[in-house]
Order: sequence, then structure tokens, then C-alpha cells
Amino acid sequence: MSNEPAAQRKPFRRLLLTGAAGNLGRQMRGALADWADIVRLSDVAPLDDAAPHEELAVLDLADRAAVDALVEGVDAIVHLGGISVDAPFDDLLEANIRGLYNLYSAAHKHGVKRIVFASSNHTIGFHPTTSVLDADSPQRPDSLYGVTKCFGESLSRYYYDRFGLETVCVRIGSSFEEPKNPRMLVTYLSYRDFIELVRCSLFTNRVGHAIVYGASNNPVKWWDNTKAAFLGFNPQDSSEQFAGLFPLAAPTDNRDDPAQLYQGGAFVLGEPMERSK
Ligand code: NAI
Ligand code: 15L
Repeated sequence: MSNEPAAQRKPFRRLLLTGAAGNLGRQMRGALADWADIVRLSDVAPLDDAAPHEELAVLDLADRAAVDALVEGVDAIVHLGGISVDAPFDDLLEANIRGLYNLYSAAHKHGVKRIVFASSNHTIGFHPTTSVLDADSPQRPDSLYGVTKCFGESLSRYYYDRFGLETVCVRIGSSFEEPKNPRMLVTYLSYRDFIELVRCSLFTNRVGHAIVYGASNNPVKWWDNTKAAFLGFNPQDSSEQFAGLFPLAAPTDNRDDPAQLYQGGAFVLGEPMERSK
């Protein structure tokens, strides 16, 4: 029993954030201070200096022994680390497949209770833009990158069914400062809504294995989160304020362009790349 007054105790003793040097990791870092006494930050890239409540670990997720040590002693994990775009298979294999296996096997070994996994809309990118999808819609990856995120969703399902390790797979849309093209008016997820979705995913009492789409309250919607309503995610932002960035195309424009016909946009046009090293 802790002698600390309840008001000073935080919900988690130690939280791990992977991908902490990346775009979303840098957004998450500050929020975690309110949620855990100790925040362990990890990336293969250099990290900014640690605050008193932070621990830093620069390592490659493909290094099994390093990931085992990284995960020891943490209560929960926000897993953002990995390659975040399409890439040569060998690179994806190390970061997104071997890296993910290393994380889950270490999490099981060390008794971690829950992982929030940064999945992607590219797990379903070959669904047409005329469809509205929910958590039970079949995966239709649009790239090898999307295939690795499907692997993550299946691996986490297995670790829940077999061992009870809970995961929320967040199929993030496009989380940037602002939409970069007309498609992102539909897929936009503000940084504030992203952090709130991670908070809901960490703090909802029982999540089992869940799939939730990460989009703000945008005027056009391809994704229905009714089946993940128990998470209590209620996005506050909208891409509406950015509509003026992109003049409307005439309805007949580009109707044969796969990048407009499919939810994954230009990802559907990629081809497997040669290895980078
Ligand atoms: P990012 O590319 O800026 O950050 C990913 C981080 O992972 C980088 O700092 C990188 O150094 C690190 N990383 C890559 N390979 C690694 C390895 N082998 N070992 C350790 N660390 C490694 O991407 P961003 O935007 O921050 O996205 C975070 C996560 O969310 C990624 O997993 C991405 O796939 C996913 N996501 C992001 C979306 C977005 O719109 N920002 C949309 C859908 C998914
Ligand atoms: C993703 O999965 C990528 O990580 C991000 O860089 C964007 O391309 C995003 O999807 C998107 O679909 O806009």
C-alpha cells in the first residue's frame, strides 16, 4: 500500500512510448507526464534530453534483447515506433514485423497489461471511397506497409486470445498539423484528438482486443466507430477549417484515378520496392 496521498498518485507507475522521436511521438511526450510517474521513451533516432520523470532508450526494435530490457517494468505501452510509410520489404520486416513480435513477446513475458498499437488506415486502403467501414470490415491493405499493420492487428489479436494481453489497434487516418491534400480532409486526425484517443485507449476499464478508427469529426466520413463506442472517444476537431486549402475538383475529374477511388489514396499505386541496404 502506497503512503503517497491519492491526489499525487498517477494512474500508471511506468508507461513506455516507442517512436518517441517521431511526428506523433513528439506530440504524445508531454501528455504522458500526467498519466504516469515515470515515462520511458524509446526510438532508434536521437531523443531530446530527459526531464526528471523520463527515462530514455535509443535502440532498434529489431534487437530482441534490447526490446526485452526496454519493456521490463512497464505497466502499459503506447507503440508508435516503426516505419510509417511504404518501404522496401526487408526494412519493413525488421522494424514493423520483427520489431512488433519482439515487443509483444517481451510484453507477455514481463506481464504488461495493455498496448495501444498505432495501426493505420492503410490496413483497409483498398476499400473504395464510396464505402463506410467499421471495425468488422475486412482488411484490404493497400501496400506492404499496410500488410505489416495487418500483421500487427493479427499478432495483437493472438496475444489477447491466448494470453489476455489487451490491445487497442488505432487505425490512424492522417495525423499532421493540417491536411496535406483533399483526401486528408476525410482522413484528418488532429493532434489533440489523437492524444485523446490514446488516453481513452489506455484508461477505459476493459478493452479486450479493439479496433478503432482515428479521425477527427470531419464533414465527410469513411469510418464508423460505433463498435468502439465503449472507448468514449469523442473527437473535438474537424478538417472543416482547412476546406479552403483545396479548391473543389469537378465531380467528373480523375474518376479513373485509383488514388481517388480507394481510401488509401496514392498508397494503392505503390509497387514493392527494392531493399534499401
Ligand atoms: P514517424 O515516422 O514520424 O515516427 C516513427 C518513429 O519510429 C520514428 O521516430 C522512427 O525513428 C521510429 N522507428 C522507425 N524504425 C524503428 C526501429 N526499427 N526501431 C525503433 N524505432 C524506429 O511517424 P508518425 O507520424 O509519428 O507515426 C507514428 C506511428 O503511427 C507509426 O507507427 C505510423 O505507422 C502510425 N501512423 C501514423 C499516421 C499519421 O498520420 N501520422 C497514420 C497512420 C499510422
Ligand atoms: C499512414 O499510415 C502514414 O504513417 C502517414 O504518413 C500518412 O501517410 C497517413 O497514413 C495517411 O494515410 O495520410
